[in-house]
Amino acid sequence: MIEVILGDITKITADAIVNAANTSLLGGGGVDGAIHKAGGPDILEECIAIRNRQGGCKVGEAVITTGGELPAKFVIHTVGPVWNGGKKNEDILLANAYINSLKIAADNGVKTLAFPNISTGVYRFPKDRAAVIAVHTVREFLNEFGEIDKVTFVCFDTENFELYQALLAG
Ligand code: AR6
Repeated sequence: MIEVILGDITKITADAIVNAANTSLLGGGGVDGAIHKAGGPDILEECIAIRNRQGGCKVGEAVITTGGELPAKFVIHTVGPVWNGGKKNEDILLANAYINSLKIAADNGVKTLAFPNISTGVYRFPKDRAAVIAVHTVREFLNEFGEIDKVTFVCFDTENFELYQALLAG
């Protein structure tokens, strides 16, 4: 099933929450900053280990760490694209960020997963266009594979919340 809520993803109890990270995996502002702040230093330590092993995380890919002190067991760090007008493969890269997060979740036995609205903050992806991609991609994955029981879209602003409510109702 898919649901949408308005709230702070760091407060969500789920097997995993997704972080809208950057390619360095070293943290930043927005939801990334909030997750590292609430989750404590173990998350960054694992991110640094991953970075030392594979040199960070490419746009559209995903890696997994502990949830540290968060209510969630794992954090899946993915990197959405920076919006550059729409002709730089942004739609596919955003869909890949969702797909690869879902895949790494399923590979780690995650049954309940929460997503923020990836790329719609600092990275400036148009919210309506990002919401269509997010809902479509998650729906397809759940229909096709079925390993994950519940995906929650956690919106931080009412504009995104209303967009997702409308898309999920349709
Ligand atoms: N819970 C849920 N959603 C949140 C929270 C929160 N606590 N805080 C912000 N959001 P952004 P991006 C929403 O900018 O656009 C970072 O510096 C926010 O309102 O966090 O993918 C990274 O290190 C927006 O809808 O991520 C990267 O450098 C959504 O989360 C860069 O920003 C995403 O906004 C990534 O940019």
